[in-house]
Amino acid sequence: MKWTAVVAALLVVVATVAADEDAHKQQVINRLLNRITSPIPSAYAELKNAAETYDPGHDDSHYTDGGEAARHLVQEINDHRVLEQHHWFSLFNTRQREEALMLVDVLLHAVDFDTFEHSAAFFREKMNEGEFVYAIYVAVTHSPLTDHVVLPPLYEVTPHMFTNSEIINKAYTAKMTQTPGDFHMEFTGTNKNEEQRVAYFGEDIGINSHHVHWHMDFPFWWNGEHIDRKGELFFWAHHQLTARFDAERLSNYLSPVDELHWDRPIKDGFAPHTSYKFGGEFPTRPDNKAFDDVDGVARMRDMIITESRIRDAIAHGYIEKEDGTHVNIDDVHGIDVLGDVIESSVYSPNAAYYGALHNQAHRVLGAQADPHGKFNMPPGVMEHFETATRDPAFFRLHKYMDNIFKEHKDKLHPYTKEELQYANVQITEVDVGELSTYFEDFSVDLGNALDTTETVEDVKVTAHVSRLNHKAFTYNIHINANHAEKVTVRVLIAPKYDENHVPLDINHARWAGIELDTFWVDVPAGDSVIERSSSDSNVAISDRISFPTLIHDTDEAVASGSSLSFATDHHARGCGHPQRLLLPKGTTNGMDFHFDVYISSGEDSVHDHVEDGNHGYCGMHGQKYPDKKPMGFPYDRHIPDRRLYDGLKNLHTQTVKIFFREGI
Ligand SMILES: [Cu+2]
Repeated sequence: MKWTAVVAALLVVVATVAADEDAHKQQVINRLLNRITSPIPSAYAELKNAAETYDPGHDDSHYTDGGEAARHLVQEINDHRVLEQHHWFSLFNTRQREEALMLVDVLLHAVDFDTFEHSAAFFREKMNEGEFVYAIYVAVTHSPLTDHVVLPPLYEVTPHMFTNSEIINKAYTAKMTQTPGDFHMEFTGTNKNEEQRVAYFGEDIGINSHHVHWHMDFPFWWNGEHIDRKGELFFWAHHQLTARFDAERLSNYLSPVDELHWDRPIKDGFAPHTSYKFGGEFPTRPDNKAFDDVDGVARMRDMIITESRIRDAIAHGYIEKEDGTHVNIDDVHGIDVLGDVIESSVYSPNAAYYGALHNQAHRVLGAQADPHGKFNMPPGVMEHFETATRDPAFFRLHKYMDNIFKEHKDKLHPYTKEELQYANVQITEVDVGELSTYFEDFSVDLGNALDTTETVEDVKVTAHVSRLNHKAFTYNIHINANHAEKVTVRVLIAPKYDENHVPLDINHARWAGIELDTFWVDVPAGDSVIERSSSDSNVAISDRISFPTLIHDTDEAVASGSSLSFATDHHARGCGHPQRLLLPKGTTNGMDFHFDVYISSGEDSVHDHVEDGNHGYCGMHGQKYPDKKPMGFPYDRHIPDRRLYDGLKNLHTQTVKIFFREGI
């Protein structure tokens, strides 16, 4: 055998082992998360065995911390200090979060996947299910041991959090009567409520999934390896959600969402029609509810004081640290610091003084139905990242915080012509294909909503729900370059008119801008065309693989020793705007949007090569954010005179129409 053949054969062996290993890991994670409220079934022999016999503290060499985290958690459990099973879990509850993070700590210290697996199986049977699921999602997201594992869609792991109670009840009936069922899920509320017109956006399970995964990728409690531009990403991901929500509102003849005011009633109520698996119904809030102080969380006075301290910092141009020294924020990095401060995250330079405006606001809003705990109500939808966007108050809250961020951005000096122009490239034309949207049905598996025993057969139970999608589209950017070079291309849209059909001035339009894509490409000298498709977008991800498919394909791969068929897709991360919602709905007659393409030097790129993916709103895991410029560039700062932008050869702006097609 020639040496090349030997090497080739070895490579095949290595690849197969890697493939087998990935399939095995995937199978373990699937099984850990499947039927989370039932005990591990005997069919999952290795997990069941580990749950019964593994001793997490027995061997110091299994954990990089010598088993300290594992022993600590075991001690907490033996002391009966941890939250019981069959109880709701909220990340905003301090003690419950601490417990979930104890498990995260154990898993992130595992030296190998066997330890990860056995520890997880052991604690699954002893900890609260909500804490367990959260810990597994976060650990899989951040552990190098589970790099290629695809997390199942959370809406199929804990369907109660995403599905109306009516549907869950029907699912139980289906199982009781052993009759398979597929039920239509309506959006919450009725047409008497004008907010109903945009419920398809706030209640979209893809949006909920993106939002909850964003907060798992960038947890506010994160104290591990430094995450690049985490505070700025907090601003940008939520700013984009806000801008997109407003574009959906305009598509439905509603005015942009108004911000929340602590001293005025919360205009829109919300009836979630959703129940916890354990813990009763999510509380309902009527319209025009005045804010109440929430016992044990915050007084409204505290919220107003926190806000004014942050606004003072913006006006002063610096944050005061705990030791009295100053952190300047009147520069490009200011937004990153402010994001940490407003959320607040562990990165906040002075949480004791600037508080945690965002986190506290979520809790305060979630508890308005029972602010003094008189009725023992469980947390509201605002107290979970996976349910928060359903409540119209979520967008009011984020508009409020977005306006605080804007106050800071508006203080920075406007970009100069020198900063904006890029002499090498002239954009001559951009032709954009048809932009159209439509509603389609989407099916969600409800198997995990139901209890299982080894004696009652499972039946197939699904819900189908209407969701917005768009026709795939492409656009061609015609350019002329003086010399060959790598360039940065930024593509965005913004509504052209307000709800009264008055044209938005450039400063309103720029803040309402929606990032469709940012990418890097090598261009030759002379004339050329950059072709780009909606599916290439670096802000969006395709649909999650459904949990039953994930289980089926993984089990097949494990049984046959083959690699996972979905491993090459971009599915490993759950963070990313749903590709389906890349475009706002638009209107039947076509809604006008600015469609802007801005090209600058490739030197804006941090990395030599960036794979297409979801970095726009979610960064690159474990790496630096790929774009050196501020998020939102070149429209993130005040524009004193629009002629500055009109004269740029490297910026092309035109009007396009987005059509909503009914009945496709
Ligand atoms: Cu959020």
